[in-house]
Amino acid sequence: MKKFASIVATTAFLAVPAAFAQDVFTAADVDGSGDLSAAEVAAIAPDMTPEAMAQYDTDGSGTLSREEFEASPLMPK
Ligand SMILES: [Ca+2]
Repeated sequence: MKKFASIVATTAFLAVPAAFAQDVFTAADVDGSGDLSAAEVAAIAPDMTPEAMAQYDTDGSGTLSREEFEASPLMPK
């Protein structure tokens, strides 16, 4: 039973890099909150200014939702 749990854990770990490659938003959302904080945005876009961040944060929440991220130039085309 212990061995089985170990195999499951290994499989889940191996699946992570593929998910990162497919979904930039999920990869950037380090804490899994469903929104990108200014720090999480800065980690993927070091040149992002607070002014630019505010421009993409269309609802003024201080974070980028998936919709806001996908509408911004940060979203890979
Ligand atoms: Ca927002």
